[in-house]
Formats: sequence, C-alpha cells, structure tokens
Amino acid sequence: MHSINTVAGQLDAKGLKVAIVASRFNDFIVDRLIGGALDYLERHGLQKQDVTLVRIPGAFEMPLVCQKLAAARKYDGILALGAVIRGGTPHFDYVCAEASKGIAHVMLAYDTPIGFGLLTCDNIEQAIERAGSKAGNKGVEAAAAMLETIRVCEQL
Ligand code: INI
Repeated sequence: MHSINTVAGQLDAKGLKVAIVASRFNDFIVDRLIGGALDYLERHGLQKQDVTLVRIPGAFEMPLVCQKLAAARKYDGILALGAVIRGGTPHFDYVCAEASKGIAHVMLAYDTPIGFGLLTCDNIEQAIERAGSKAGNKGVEAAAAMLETIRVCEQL
C-alpha cells in the first residue's frame, strides 16, 4: 500500500513567515476567523513575530493586497480571511467571483501558497456557523491548508 513514493506536508509552522490579509467588512465574523487561524498556527509552532496582519476594506481588495505581499517575497505563505454575505443585489456575485479568481491567480503567478479563508454565505447565520460554531472555523481550516501546502511545495 505505502510502497509508492509519497509527498506529504508536515503540519509544522516553526520558522515560517506568514501574512494574513483580513477584510474589515463583516469584521465581527472575520475577527473570529483571524483568532482561529492564529491559535492554530501558534499551536503548530509559528512565532507571533513572524506573522504580519494586513487589514483591508473588503474581499474585493484581497487580490491586489495578496499580490503585493507575494511580490515582496518575504512570506512563505499568505492567508486570505474574509466574509462575503449575500444582500439584495448581485453585488455579492461580483465580489466573490473577483476575489476568488484574483487570489487563485496570485497563488499561481507568484508560486506562493495562499489559504483561501473567504466565507461566501447566503446569510449571517451561515457565516456565524463557519466562524467558530456549528460548522467549525474556516479560518482554522484555511490556515491548516496553507501550512500543509507550504510544506508540500518545499519538497516538489
Ligand atoms: N466586502 C466583503 O468583504 N464582504 C461583503 O459581504 C461585501 N458586501 O456584501 O458588499 C463586501 N463589499 C465590499 C467590497 O469588497 C469592496 O470593499 C468595496 O466594493 C470597495 O471596493
């Protein structure tokens, strides 16, 4: 079963430098995602002084700020945390589409792992459920994914 060559990432954050990009929009949700992500990363060995938190207006601004951080080449990984909640107009669809496309583009263009912790919810209840209650904390999941991806990419 395990006779094939396997590459897998250790969940060890020791010595890494990480940037967290977090939107102010819906900050009562986003602050929970940040808290969960920091708690996870610190419990896996990341030092507080190796984390840079960048606050931005909303999810639409995420790609540009992730691009600046990736271009600086100072970070092993970036964590994008935010919450887009559907309103009464199509605005939601444009913000979600541009944020997700833009972040994916930056990750590939700059060869930098980005944890995608952007909630895209139909209502506030769904966001609360994903920010540290019924459905877990998506900030933690995105942090874990970023960490694993950093460690996998180091070996490829
Ligand atoms: N930005 C968010 O991060 N979440 C939202 O729910 C949201 N809604 O619903 O409008 C939102 N809009 C702001 C947008 O991201 C930009 O900051 C704004 O359009 C200015 O460029």
